[in-house]
Amino acid sequence: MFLDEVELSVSAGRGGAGSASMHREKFAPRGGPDGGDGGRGGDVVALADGNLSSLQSYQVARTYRAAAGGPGGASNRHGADAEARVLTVPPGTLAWDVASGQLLADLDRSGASAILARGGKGGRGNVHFASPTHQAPRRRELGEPGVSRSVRLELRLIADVGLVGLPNAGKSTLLARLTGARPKIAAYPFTTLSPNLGVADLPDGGVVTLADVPGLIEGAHDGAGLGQAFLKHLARTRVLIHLVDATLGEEGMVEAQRQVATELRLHSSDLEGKPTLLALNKLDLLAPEEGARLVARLSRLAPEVAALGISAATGAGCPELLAQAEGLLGKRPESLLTAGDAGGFHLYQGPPGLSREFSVERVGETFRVAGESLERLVAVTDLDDDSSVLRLQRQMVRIGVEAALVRAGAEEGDEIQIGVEAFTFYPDPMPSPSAMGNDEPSPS
Ligand SMILES: Nc1nc2c(ncn2[C@@H]2O[C@H](COP(=O)(O)OP(=O)(O)OP(=O)(O)O)[C@@H](O)[C@H]2O)c(=O)[nH]1
Ligand SMILES: [Mg+2]
Repeated sequence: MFLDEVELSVSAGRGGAGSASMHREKFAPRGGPDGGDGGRGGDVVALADGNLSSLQSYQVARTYRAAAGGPGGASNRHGADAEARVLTVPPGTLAWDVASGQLLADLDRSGASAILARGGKGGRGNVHFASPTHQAPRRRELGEPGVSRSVRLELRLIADVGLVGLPNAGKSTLLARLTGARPKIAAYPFTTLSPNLGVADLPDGGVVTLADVPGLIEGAHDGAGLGQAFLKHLARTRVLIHLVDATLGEEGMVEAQRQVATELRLHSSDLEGKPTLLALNKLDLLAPEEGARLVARLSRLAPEVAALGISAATGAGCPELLAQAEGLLGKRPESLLTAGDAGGFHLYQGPPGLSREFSVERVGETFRVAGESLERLVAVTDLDDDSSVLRLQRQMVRIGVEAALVRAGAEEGDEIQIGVEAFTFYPDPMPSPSAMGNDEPSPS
């Protein structure tokens, strides 16, 4: 089975916790804080590898996690940054964020890479929190959680030339003739069940990649046969070679050409407008004059495209066909991303920015506070440390969470849920947010 679409759950590593260590030495029993920062959590990264041609390796395991960052240590020791978890994919793979439907990455050439889920920052150690008035802080941060998301990987093959035609037209035979590929060839329709790629050498030393996709039938654009699933692979080719079987006879040939042209047009406008060559195949089975007559008839059918006669079996006309296809090749196939081409690869949208917004919702006896920035702040706070909790509470007062809770009807003793943590509500006795010191780092 050719796997060209798969949904994975990816979780980047959490950042390592900062350390709350106090410096100790023989003659300096009450040294200052020396707890180092935690290391970065590992990213989950997709990397396009030209040796792969399907998403087969993701058939079984569907969950991928990167390791957590190491904890900070005494003597200002920085925790180890975790390594990225690298998922190799074939070039042409698109990565979509399932929840938002947003395109995250277009890994459109070998070596392209993109972060699918970013690892959490390491927490800061207590060395950062010493101040003239507070020389022995126990305060440290926990590491930030890594991003977790569902990602849909979708392969859309990228090739210079796509071979299209009805089943049995000789597409696989032509691929084998022009390239080193050895696809299955047989005298019945629907021999090819998954796309094949091959690389053809040009006389000038260049190469052209070709994709042989399963035969199209009427209604393919609507899902008939294997149509829909494979038409999309043609979208990212630059030129199409439309193969027609000459042994169908004049009427059969005309009908075949019309059917395939219709399917391409109905599938999408970018296929309809693609530079195309018509190739009448199997001319070795016809008398030369008959072949010439049919080629002339074919070119009258579609005057805007060039028509050639070939025999994929004997190779006659094949180098000329390839040369003409090369002449039509323009630039690279278009990326699905419009912005952010960073040279090596098409860059994706990063994880959505943190927002200071939050919402409060009453769920039974509990008040649920949701907000990405706030949830992160809670996640990095060491809730076992009273002064850290106090700071958290003050920040929540400052950004208005407490006021919003009071407005929503929360009273002392009620349960408050923020992210995965639950708290008991004790409104701060301080009268107004403006009376608070504003020395906190921003929560993002
Ligand atoms: N005589 C002759 N036979 C050919 C030629 N090209 C292909 N054939 C034969 O036609 C049959 C179909 O060829 P394939 O290459 O499998 O056709 P296809 O278009 O890939 O077919 P599907 O994969 O089913 O869509 C095979 O028996 C081939 O040997 C040709 O130029 N001359
Ligand atoms: Mg085939």
